[in-house]
Amino acid sequence: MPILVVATGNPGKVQEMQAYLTDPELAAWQLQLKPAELDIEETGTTFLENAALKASQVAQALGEWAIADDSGLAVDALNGAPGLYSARYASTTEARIQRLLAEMQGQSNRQAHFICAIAVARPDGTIALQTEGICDGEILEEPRGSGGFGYDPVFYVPAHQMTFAEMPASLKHDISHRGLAFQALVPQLKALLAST
Ligand code: ITT
Repeated sequence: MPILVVATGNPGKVQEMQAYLTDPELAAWQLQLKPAELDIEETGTTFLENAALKASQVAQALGEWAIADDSGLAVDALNGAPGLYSARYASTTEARIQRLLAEMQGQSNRQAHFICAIAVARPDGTIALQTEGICDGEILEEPRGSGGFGYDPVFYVPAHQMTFAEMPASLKHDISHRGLAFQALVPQLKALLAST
């Protein structure tokens, strides 16, 4: 049974990624969490590059298959910031949200996009699969809701009239950037399993 290491240290992501990977048709992959001490520097210039870097380095270090997600929030009025730096925009989740709201003060264009790139690496570190998903929304003027993680309380999805943090986890699962990236990935992961 092949082991698939989930190469993230973000507990919110772990929970969401595991939910996609518990599809019964993927049950033959044995999921394992990345050891906390294995930290990969994100030196890429795109979400796809960083996802590949994380998956590849974790796979090589452990000699197992690995899956990584690199994601972030791109805000139009801020020229795409915080973007690749979403996790490093400030030191805590609350501070990151407060910084974003401060930068957006007085802005009438509230359009934003959550982007998620996923990469799966073979035990030798070469990349086997890559997908990307984008979810469009708007930045609210104050946080709403208590679900999800990260920037979820300020990311409003007009089609559902809720922030990611107000949605049931099952709805975020289906429509989010991560959901769209996994919808593209899962059939490919099943095919890969059949061929290993
Ligand atoms: P790993 O690299 O260990 O996976 P990380 O938190 O450093 O964890 P990223 O570099 O991909 O991950 O940064 C993504 C950041 O973007 C994350 O910390 C959140 O602040 C934000 N983010 C990504 N997906 C999100 C989501 O679904 N909801 C809210 N915020 C999200």
